[in-house]
Amino acid sequence: MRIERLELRLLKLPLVHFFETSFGRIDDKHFIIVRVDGGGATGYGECVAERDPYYSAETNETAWHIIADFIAPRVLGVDFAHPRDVFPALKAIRGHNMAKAAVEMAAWDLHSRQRGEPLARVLGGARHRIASGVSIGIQPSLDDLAAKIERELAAGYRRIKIKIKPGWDLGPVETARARVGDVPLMVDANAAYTLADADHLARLDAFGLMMIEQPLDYDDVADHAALQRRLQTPICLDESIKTVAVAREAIAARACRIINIKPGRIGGFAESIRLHDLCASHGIPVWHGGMLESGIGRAANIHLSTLPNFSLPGDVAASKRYFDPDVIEPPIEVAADGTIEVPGGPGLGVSIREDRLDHATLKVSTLKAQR
Ligand code: OSB
Ligand code: MG
Repeated sequence: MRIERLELRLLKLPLVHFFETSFGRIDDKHFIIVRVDGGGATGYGECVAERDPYYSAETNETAWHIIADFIAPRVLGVDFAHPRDVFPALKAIRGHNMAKAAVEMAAWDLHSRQRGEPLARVLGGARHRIASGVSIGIQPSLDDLAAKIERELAAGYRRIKIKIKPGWDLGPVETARARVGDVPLMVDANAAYTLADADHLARLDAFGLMMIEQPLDYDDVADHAALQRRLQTPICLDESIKTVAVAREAIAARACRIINIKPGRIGGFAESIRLHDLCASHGIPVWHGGMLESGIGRAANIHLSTLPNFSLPGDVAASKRYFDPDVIEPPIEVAADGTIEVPGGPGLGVSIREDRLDHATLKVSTLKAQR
C-alpha cells in the first residue's frame, strides 16, 4: 500500500442535540477528515480531536499541524506492507495519538478497499452485528433525563450510560435506575471527582451500576486504584488509558476492571488490537467508546467492535442521534434489539457523501508524495 495523496479537511457539523459532559457543552462538532489516495483507491479516516483541549490535550489545530508537518511526510510515497506498520513508522513523533490514528485509520480503509475486504475482517473481527449502548449527556433537569432515557429504550438500546458530575450524580442515577429497570446502567464522570469524594462515590454502589467510567483525573492511575479498593462498582478507565503501556500499569495496579477502547486516544487500530489482546489476557472486558463521530469514524468503530473481547455494548449508536443527515450513506441504524449491523462492503463499507463533506468544510489542504 502506497499513499500518493493526502487530503485534510476541517469540518463543522451541527449536532442534532447539544451534548454536555462534566467538561462542557457543545452544539456543533468540529473535526478533521483525512482522505488518502493510492493505487486507484481511496481511504478515509476521522480524527477524534475536538475544537478545545478538554477531553484530551489534542485539538483540531494541533492535529492539523502534526498531520501536515510531521505525519504526512512520513507516510506519503512510502510502501507499507500492511497498515499495522504505519503507527511504528511514526514513533519519532511523541504523543499526538489522535492525529496519528486519523491517518492510520485512512490507511486501513485504503488497504481493505484495495483488497476488496471489509475492514472488520482485515482487523481480525468475526461478528456480523455489534451490541450498541447510548451515552446520555448532562440534562437541564431530571424530567429531561427521564424523557431522554425513555426515548433511547424505545429505540432499542440495551445499555444506558449517563454523564455525571458533582451536583448531578445521585439524583440522576436514582431517576435513571427507576426508568431503566434491569437494563444495564453505567455512569461516566469524565474525570470530575477526586479521591476525597470516595465516600460519596461509594453511595453509587447501591444502584448496581455496570461500571463507573473515569471518575478521577485524566492522567491518574494510582488514585483510581485506591478508589477501586473502596468501591464495589467496577471502575472503567477512558481518558487515563493514553497508551497500551499505561493500560498495563493500570491493570497491574488494579486501577480498573474494565477498559474503554477509543482508537484515537491510543494511536489507532494496531494499538487498539494490542490493547484488546492485553485486556483479554488479563480477563479485562473492553467496549468501544465514542467521540460523537460522524458516520466515517462511527463505521470504523463498528468494524473494530467485531473483535471477540469487545464483550460489552459500546457507545456506538445510530447516526441520527448525532447528525441529520450524516456524511455517509446509508446512515448507521440500530435494530429493535439494540444491535447494529456491520457494513459488509470493502473497507468501511459505507459511501461517503463528498457533497455533504464539501458543504460542511471550513478548510482543506492537499499534500502529495514528493518521491
Ligand atoms: O467520555 O466517552 C466520553 C463524547 C465526547 C468526548 C468523550 C466522551 C463522549 C461520550 C459520547 O461519552 C459517546 C458517543 O455517543 O459518541
Ligand atoms: Mg468516557
